[in-house]
Amino acid sequence: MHPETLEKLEVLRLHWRKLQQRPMRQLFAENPNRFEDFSLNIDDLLVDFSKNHLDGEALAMLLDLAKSAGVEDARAAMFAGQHINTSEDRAVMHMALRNGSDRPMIVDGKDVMGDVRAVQAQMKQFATSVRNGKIAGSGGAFTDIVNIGIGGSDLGPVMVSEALSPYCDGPNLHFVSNVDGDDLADTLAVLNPATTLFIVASKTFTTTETLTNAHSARHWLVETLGEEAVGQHFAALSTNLEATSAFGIDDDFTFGFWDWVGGRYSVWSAIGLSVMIGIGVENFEQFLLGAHEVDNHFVEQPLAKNIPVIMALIGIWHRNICEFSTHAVLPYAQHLHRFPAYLQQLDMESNGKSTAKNGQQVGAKTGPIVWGEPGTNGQHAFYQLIHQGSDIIPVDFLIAANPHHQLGEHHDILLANCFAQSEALMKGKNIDEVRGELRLAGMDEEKIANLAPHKVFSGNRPSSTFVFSKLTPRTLGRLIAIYEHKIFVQGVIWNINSFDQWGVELGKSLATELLPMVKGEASTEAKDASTQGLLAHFQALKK
Ligand code: G6Q
Repeated sequence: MHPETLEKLEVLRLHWRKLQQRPMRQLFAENPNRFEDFSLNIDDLLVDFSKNHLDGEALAMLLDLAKSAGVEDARAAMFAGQHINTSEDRAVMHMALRNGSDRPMIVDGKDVMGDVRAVQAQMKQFATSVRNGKIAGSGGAFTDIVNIGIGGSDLGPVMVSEALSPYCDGPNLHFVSNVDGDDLADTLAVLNPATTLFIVASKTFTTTETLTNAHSARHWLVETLGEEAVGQHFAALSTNLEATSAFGIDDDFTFGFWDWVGGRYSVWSAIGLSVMIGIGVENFEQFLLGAHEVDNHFVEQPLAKNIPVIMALIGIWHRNICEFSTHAVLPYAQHLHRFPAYLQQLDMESNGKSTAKNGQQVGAKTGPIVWGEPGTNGQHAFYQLIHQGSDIIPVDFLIAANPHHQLGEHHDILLANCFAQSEALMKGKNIDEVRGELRLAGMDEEKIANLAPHKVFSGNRPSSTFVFSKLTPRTLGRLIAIYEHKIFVQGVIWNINSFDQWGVELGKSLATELLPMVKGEASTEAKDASTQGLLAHFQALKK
């Protein structure tokens, strides 16, 4: 981290010490405009961050920190196609995939929009033809699409297709990611090979899990339909066109993208093909449009009015000043049930790093542990810890004003619960309030003395709330892009490369080394005692 940023963090820590004497209830009482001052919106999408434990002075200092850390220059460098992914020497240009304007997007001296539009046209043609049955399987129109991919080639399409399920009116979508054979076997068990299309999604087309699943799916298909059916029933999404054709996938059924699209940023690219088939071209275009609107907002708005920047700075405040180590994302929207898992990869793979861009240690805490589940389910499970546990967990709540299914009072109850949680976290309930309530209920003083401490809520627990009109394709695009840019801004402040993922490599290479030992074909002697013991126990159990 830059020494100047570290110094600014020190000053912010001093401010936090003073601020802790002023509970959030007091901050609201002191400033009747706190909601207006601490909320921002893009059209109907509002972000209320007033229930975070900071004041105007803290925010001003954080904005100054963002400026001095070079957030504006870094943003300009990313949009200019500079190789900001330094360890892989690549540009980061997923914004080109949703560029709805005439603005050229330059990578290595070339406007990439021509290539982007060409693949999009190919995708649209293919998706439309699959949907209307002009492109069909050997048994007629495709009824089922199986996306085979993992990590960035899976989480985006799965999450988006679940979130937009009310718009899915094409063939049924299935996703197989785990190399655990149960994943593929369970999926194939209900499918008819003659009407199933497999989409093998792999940027590199070398990923063990994906290729293992793809080969087994191919075998399953060939068993009933013969080798000649492969071309008709397999499509590929990849940057490695040599490998896709070696697999037997026709060029017409292969959709390319580029090395400037990171895996976890690739749902906007050909990797989104299964989603496009499911929701149709127009809805997919709306999804891209939403993200494009946020790109414009991110580029055009001053830092103080910039939603991704403000969300990033609140995250820096929580992580580096208040020293909170996790961050919960709690959508009050059942269709967003995979959104926390998606953000887990986006955030933790991007900012889960300790080495700065210059090769030195960052010298401060970086990305938090991101987790979450939909409310209200979480309320009946882990919210106990969020309200009264010894760790403080900043929360993002997400809620739509209008549901897709208007069932009696359901949505009002859902909304009331969401608003209740953020209020309870912020206000808490002190011992005098608890005692007063118990006295009113007629409890005797001895019982009150025993029970009251357990019913105290410390309050001052931070949350931000996103409220939008409806979970449409456009809104989902906006939400994802807000988080993408938030994560980018934090990476700039921590001076890390948010676009590589070297931390996944060691396990991968050890798995390759261990495979012959698991098969019993190689000695385990060189391994540590635990690994040897585990392998021996496994071999003894193996039937
Ligand atoms: C994402 C990562 C990673 C990647 C998978 C799948 O940013 O790079 O999650 O998406 O490892 O890789 P392939 O698409 O190359 O199979």
